[in-house]
Amino acid sequence: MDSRDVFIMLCVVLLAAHSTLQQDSPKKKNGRKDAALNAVIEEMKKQINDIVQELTLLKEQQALQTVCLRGTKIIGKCFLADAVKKTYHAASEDCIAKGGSLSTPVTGDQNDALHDYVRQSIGPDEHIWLGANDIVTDGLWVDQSGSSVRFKNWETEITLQPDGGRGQNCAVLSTTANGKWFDESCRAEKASVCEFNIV
Ligand SMILES: [Ca+2]
Repeated sequence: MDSRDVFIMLCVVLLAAHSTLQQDSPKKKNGRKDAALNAVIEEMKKQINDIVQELTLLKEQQALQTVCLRGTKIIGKCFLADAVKKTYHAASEDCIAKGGSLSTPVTGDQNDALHDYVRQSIGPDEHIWLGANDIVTDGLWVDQSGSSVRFKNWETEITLQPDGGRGQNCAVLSTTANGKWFDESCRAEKASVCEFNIV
């Protein structure tokens, strides 16, 4: 036999084998087995996904607990101070990287709590960045989500804040001025506090 004959014979054998396999009745049994196996695999995949989701949630909760233990907890959120002085944008990005955002008190009580915490954790003579700026439209102060800031605590008795116009577009809380707010150049370097929402 030459190689051409061998090739033809191989083709015939393969065709015969293929048709035998197709006619074979155990094929149906195998089909049922495959379906059952696929169902088991799908169920296992679902369970693994559920476990991964639960684990992610637990990790997030644990991270939040660590933040709350290291920082301080008020109703609905935890604060964590960072004494390292940096620009507004660097401070904001660092908070986001930790899963939070620059602290933005929305009530007088929250402002007082933040003020007390900054005095205790960073010092009695400090300014910290707040999550509020008027970068886009001068005079229109927005929070980290871009919403208009409703609660404001500007210092208005001595210096009538905010008074920096286009040159000062980021807000700080001052511990020397009893927790009052001032506008400041966003490129200035200040300490900061990140806040983390407790769900
Ligand atoms: Ca401004």
